Amino acid sequence: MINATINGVPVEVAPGTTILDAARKVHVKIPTLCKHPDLEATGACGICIVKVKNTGKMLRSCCTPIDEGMDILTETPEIVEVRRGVLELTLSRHPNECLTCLRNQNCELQALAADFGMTGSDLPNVVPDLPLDTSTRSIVLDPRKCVLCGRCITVCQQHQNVWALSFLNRGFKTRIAAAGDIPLADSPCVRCGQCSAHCPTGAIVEYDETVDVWNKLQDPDAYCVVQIAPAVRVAVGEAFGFPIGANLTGKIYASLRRMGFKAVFDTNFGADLTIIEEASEFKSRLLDGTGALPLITSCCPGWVDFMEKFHGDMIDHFSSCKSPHEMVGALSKTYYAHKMGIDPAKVFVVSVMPCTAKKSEIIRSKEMSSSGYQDVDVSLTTREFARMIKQSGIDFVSIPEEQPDHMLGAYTGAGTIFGATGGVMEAALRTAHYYVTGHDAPRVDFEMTRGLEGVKEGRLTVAGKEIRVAVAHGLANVEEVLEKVRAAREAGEEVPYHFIEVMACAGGCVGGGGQPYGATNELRSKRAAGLYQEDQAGLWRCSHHNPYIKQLYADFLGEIGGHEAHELLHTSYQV
Ligand code: HC1
Ligand code: SF4
Repeated sequence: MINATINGVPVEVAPGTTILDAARKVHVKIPTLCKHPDLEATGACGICIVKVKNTGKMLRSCCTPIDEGMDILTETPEIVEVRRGVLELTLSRHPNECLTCLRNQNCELQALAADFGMTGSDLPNVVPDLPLDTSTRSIVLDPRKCVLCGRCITVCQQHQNVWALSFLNRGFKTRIAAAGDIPLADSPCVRCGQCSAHCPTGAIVEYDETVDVWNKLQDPDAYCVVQIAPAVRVAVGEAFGFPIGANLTGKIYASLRRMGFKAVFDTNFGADLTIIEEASEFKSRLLDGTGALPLITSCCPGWVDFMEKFHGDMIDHFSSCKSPHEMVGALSKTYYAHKMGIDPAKVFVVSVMPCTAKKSEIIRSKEMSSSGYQDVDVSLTTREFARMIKQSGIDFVSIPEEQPDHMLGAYTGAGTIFGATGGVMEAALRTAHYYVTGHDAPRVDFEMTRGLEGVKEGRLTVAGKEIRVAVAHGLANVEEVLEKVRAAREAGEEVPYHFIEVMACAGGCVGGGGQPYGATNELRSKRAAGLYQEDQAGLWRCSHHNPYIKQLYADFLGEIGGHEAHELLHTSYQV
């Protein structure tokens, strides 16, 4: 162990611990703009500078390991002056637009400026004149607000293996852009939004569509319906001071009704339906050889985009099931509209999702309009939804809980856990077990798929047959799993897995690119725990137990995996 002193307080840490992390251990918070707990330090900003008393050296604490006997000072007037100097330079090329920025009151640069009392500067405000990139309609890049911390690049390249973003130019002209200086929409970007989730400022934000939704809610000709994703319920509370992971489903339903939505559905219902169709697809591929194994999940649009761009040889392995919110969208404009006697042309479907990629998924016009209309009209992120609650004057803390509209809103615990990595697999195994054996597994908790390990593998025996599964989250982790599949295919060997779940974002949707800021593994675990608690406590824990799904097949869809289900609930991919 290493023994040192920070501001006179002794500290003992493992070798290799940075000064920044060692300081946290003795409750000293060293300010930084470029270091994110998820990401390797780059030392780009220089704000985390500290002084080593023994040598008189000033060092960047985020990327310097603490050494034996170091006597470190973190807050001398000299250090504060250096930090103020760095901030002054940063602010001199940053637009003064806090009041009209989506990160207002939630911006790491703004917070530092406030902490350091940055009331003015002798430096001129020279903001580069650069245009916004709104081309993806999922995320918006404003290079003028970039502080060149490099977090978005690190997460895009190292964690997602997408390599869409990079720094262009050098020196004062350095700026963030899609590599090659092309519109982001023409780059390899898969719209996962992890860049925006890791950006400290308003340089990368969600493509805001709240005004479109407010306008529709005022339109007397529109019949607005809404659905919420599994992961939204355990994250939106963070914007209102609730503990991380607090499940606020009932308050969300109540708020949406107050906003004026005529029906409040739940994407968890769609998740149950996805499982019914996908587990049946899995059973047919496994037992009847009707398609390629492993079956690979397709409910994450970031992953679908990634597969289409980089792993086209996997297309036959993809489940043809649409993602749950697309299923609910298609049913809202067919089944629900018909039952309620509403003109489907008037039904306007809003999804509230933890995801920026869903904004692009809904406009895949060829594949996502099986109802005869665009199945989902607008997809909002959790962050946009939190702003809408605030704008509407709803007291979210005290509003009493309500129920969803059950026809497309009742769900099981299997639907809820979709929002965490491994949840889709666990939900699918519960129902696949039933389909293969005719009875439920004695225990429906398949813990092997849970947790934040980048790749999780497991095996179980169902009706005497071994089923091997893999779960990957964070796109860089997918490669290892796919390589195993390719290697076995080329060697003519038995498949290493029968079923693979992939989610683009670390932690799955709980860590989605549209969720409230501050994503760390601790936070992802707490949000996931909120979902697993609901699953444990629920009346139904397997998708095939959902009585409203049974009714949907009986009244409207007919057979599971049948013609009507295929028309409305399944899709295809393009490479
Ligand atoms: Fe997800 Fe899904 S789990 S993709 O991450 O399959 O966004 O939460 O809604 O559609 O159900 C997201 C979450 C979400 C879909 C479901
Ligand atoms: Fe969106 Fe979830 Fe996929 Fe992330 S993991 S891109 S939040 S669907």
